[in-house]
Amino acid sequence: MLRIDVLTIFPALFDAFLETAFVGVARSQRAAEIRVHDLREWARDRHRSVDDTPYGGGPGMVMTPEPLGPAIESLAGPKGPDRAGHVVALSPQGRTLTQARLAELASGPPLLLVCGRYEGIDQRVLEIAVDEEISLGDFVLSGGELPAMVLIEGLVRLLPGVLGNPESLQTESFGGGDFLEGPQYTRPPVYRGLAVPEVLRSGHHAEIERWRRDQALARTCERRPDLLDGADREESPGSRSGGDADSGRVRPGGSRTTQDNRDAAD
Ligand code: 9D3
Repeated sequence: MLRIDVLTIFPALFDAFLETAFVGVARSQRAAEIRVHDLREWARDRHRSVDDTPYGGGPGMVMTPEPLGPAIESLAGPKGPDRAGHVVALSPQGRTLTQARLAELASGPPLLLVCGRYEGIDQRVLEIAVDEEISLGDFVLSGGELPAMVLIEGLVRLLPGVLGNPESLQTESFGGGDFLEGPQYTRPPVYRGLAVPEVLRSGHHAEIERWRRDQALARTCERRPDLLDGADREESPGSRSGGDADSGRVRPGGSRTTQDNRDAAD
């Protein structure tokens, strides 16, 4: 069971998300326990403020150490070796989320997700109370709430025992996933004049495998040549992707060996 706490000034944003679809199922099956907390409950002044103007000037506001620090510590304990959970701040300054990091977090300690708003969080809170900052990528949002939901959805679908989630997903090796998936089709066989590729309706399983592999490779060359370069650009130079077996990418040829693929291609 994965326990996730969320700290936010917009708890209502999470209502439908937590009730619906996969996350709702995971919660009702007790694979995940998710609780959302309103940061303003820790605010002590009359206006229940959570932000203040930035030192040094500049636009916007910054989330203040009070009430954020005490809120984090009351939910996760003081930072350090005795802390039972792991505190993640969703922040544009964080390392970019990867499938490999998702897999680690899904099997790790309870999580507290801190959703930043305004221009960001006072640096001293990040140092004193937060364990890790995670970003979704190089684009600008208005806060950490949607990123927190993205993180939760990515985690919950990895939890073993959730309906429709094969146990194998957890035990799969995380070495592969170097290619995008190719195109997929369902009925009807002809839609607005566009036919499903004949090979997919042929029943020739070896040919279908080969076609899918070729499509996956061609699409990867075209759209994500970085995946073929070898180095994973989201990580430090020279480091290899730690895990992507479930990242929506496929190894062309599925689970077969390299030798099988060579045989089939010849
Ligand atoms: C105009 C604001 N900024 C100057 C360029 C800095 C800024 C502050 C706060 C940009 C974004 C935000 C709010 N974003 C998040 O809290 C956030 C986020 C994101 O914006 N992009 C990708 N991942 C994340 S995780 C949290």
